[in-house]
Amino acid sequence: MKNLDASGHVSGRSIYLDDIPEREGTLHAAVFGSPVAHGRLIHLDSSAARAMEGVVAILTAADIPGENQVGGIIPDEPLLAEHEIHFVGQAIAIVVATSEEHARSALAALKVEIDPLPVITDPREAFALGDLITPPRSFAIGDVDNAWSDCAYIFEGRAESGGQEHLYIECQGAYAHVDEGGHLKVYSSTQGPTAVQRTVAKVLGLGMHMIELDVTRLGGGFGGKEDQATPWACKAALAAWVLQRPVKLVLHRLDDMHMTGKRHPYSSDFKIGLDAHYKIIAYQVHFYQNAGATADLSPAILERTLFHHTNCYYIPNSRATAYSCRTNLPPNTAFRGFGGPQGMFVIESAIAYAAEALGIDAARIQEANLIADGQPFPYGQKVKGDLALASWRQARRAAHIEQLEAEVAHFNASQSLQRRGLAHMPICFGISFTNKALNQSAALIHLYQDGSVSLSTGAVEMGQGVNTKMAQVAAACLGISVRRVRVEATNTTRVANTSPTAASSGADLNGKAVEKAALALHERLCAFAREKLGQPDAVTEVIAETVHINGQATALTWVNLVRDAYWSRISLSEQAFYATPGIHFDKRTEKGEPFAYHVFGTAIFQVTVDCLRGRYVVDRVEIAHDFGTSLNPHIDLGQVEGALVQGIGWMTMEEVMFREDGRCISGALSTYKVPDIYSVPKELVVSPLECEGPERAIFRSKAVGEPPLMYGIGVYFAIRNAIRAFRSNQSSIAFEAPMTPERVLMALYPQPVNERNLAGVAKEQVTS
Ligand code: MTE
Ligand code: LUZ
Ligand code: MOS
Repeated sequence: MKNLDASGHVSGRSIYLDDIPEREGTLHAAVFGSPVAHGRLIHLDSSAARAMEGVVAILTAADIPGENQVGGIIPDEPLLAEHEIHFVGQAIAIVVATSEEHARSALAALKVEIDPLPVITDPREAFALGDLITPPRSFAIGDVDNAWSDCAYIFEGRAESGGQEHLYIECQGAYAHVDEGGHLKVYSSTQGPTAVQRTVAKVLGLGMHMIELDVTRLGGGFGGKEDQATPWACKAALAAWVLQRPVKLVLHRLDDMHMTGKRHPYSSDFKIGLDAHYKIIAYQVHFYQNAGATADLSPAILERTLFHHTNCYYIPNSRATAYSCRTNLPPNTAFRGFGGPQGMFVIESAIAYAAEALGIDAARIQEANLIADGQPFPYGQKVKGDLALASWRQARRAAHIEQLEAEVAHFNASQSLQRRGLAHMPICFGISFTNKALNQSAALIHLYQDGSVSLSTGAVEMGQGVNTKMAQVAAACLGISVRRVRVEATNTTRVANTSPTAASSGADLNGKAVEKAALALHERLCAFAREKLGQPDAVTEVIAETVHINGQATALTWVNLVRDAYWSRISLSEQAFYATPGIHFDKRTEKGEPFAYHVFGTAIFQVTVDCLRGRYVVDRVEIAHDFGTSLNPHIDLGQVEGALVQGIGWMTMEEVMFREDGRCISGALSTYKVPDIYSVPKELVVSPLECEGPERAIFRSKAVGEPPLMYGIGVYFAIRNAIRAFRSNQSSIAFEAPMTPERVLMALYPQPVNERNLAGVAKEQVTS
């Protein structure tokens, strides 16, 4: 089945926040952010701005009727700065005007006086000063301190991974208006409608029942709208509430890039020990997470880094310690993978470092340590099945790995200015929110008298196709065509207390609730049909919109069944609640079974590096991915492809940069490069693993949103291998991502690049 949104998207008819028709008298807001990264707020002079054409109001913290607080996990984030400034772009005031242009023009007329304080942008510096968001956390298994003596080889190093701009196509935004009785209706481009509802209520000092959130769809979220849609919606709501007028606030792309948080950069120290057979005996790692100025979701992201610090390997003795370090940058936030990719980059770097030092292929170490059925992760949960090894073997078979290795060796021996590199990237990702309470969901189904269906869930559609999957689940459980099902906008009055659509669990959690509600309706209607047909003990089922009795089609159609049920005063509505069974985690011991299941897979990369220019091309990626029994193979393939390319971007070209004074210097599309069609692997083959899928996945179709992002890590190591094939000097290359063309060039020529080096290369090219 194709994505329900496909034709709307390609024809431009899909409605996003900024397309909602404006109500009469709508005002427009723009946000004034701090020009400095750290300091004491002395004075804001808004007199000139107030006098400007079209300006209706300038709101500050003093205008907030409730709490000036939007922190999600820790209450450490004011909606509008009051006394202190902690990052460039931190919101100080909201300008409300009759048009967007007027609001934006007035920003330039605001004058702010700030007493500057020292700026910290480096997480290790923050750590040295003891400035942590939360106390450090450690996950440990075995006895790492005593295990080093059993190791034949021990290697220590450092790995750095960078930030990543979400670059959702639709920027952050919200639209709010006050209804009858002071009820506020808020449209927001958010992954978490309930989080917005709760926070708007807090900021305005109202009950949550006075706030209605409505979300039709997002033009992408990627985690950037899990928590960080909230402050913008609160600003629009505050302005609408204070002025009693509809207010719209949609960020300009440049403001979005400068003012919102990104993926967390990490700086990490690793120590890895292997025995003579390349079994990893011991692993120790310290993660320094660059959290930015406030907590946001950093503690939860730090936790997932710990969960995934051994990737898909069984390591009997390991200890990982993680520090969430406060810096003067915009608060970093959720981004597809949620700290998992950062943890997995470090173990892969440690393995690559060991392999390079031992003069062997990293794949030998990777393969020797893949986690097997029944083995535990450091947090105690045991693996079910041998999917790590199965995906490893399937990807190698599909890639014809031996032939490929020979071809690459031949290419590298015969070329002067190009080198090819290969790398394997096996992945493992745990499915469930690591915060157990969030693993709950609900669905509401109304059947109308004509047999058509209104379906509401807490899931937010952001391009990942969750609405299509929900419609499929409802239609399958009711035995009817998916064309009868309308998936409603996500609205807090239809489905309340929703978890954000995140952690790749949107389809599982909401799908399970849909399944429960739809099966209850199906059973109720079948009972009515049995009675009506005088077959009280028969097996009854709706198949293809026809009532079947003991497997035989009857003359009773779905449409007639529903109509007759209505006239017999049978309820045609059902609400259902779901909470993932069996999961638990004890934070005191850091042990438990936090995940409903794990997703596995392996990618094999081939890249070609241009050793004169430092440029590279991803020639080919072969992936064996664990979909379970895919509910929608087209959508799921799209998720794998999109996540892979997003992961490649993070590892290669996307470079978030801040000056020492905390100012973002990669805040535009001219200074921040994201993957385009040319960055997509020239050849990309995704083959599904033969695997039924676990019961806790909806229809045994495994969650697919985030796991494949981590395949992208493989490109880093493939490029690295190509560089190493070119260099005569085999001193180690720093483990620093992204591997931009500049970094490639520096690594290709370990001595400073000078004319003589380049002249030598050019001559070699001429003679060959
Ligand atoms: N795909 C698209 N097209 N747009 C998105 O914003 N977000 C990703 C992933 N795939 C995203 C996407 C992230 S971060 C998550 S957590 C999941 O989708 C969320 O949706 P799901 O739980 O329904 O898979
Ligand atoms: N969000 C969250 C997430 O709150 N908890 C999680 O475990 C998680 N995992 C992935 C992405 N978002
Ligand atoms: Mo995704 S990072 O869980 O929104």
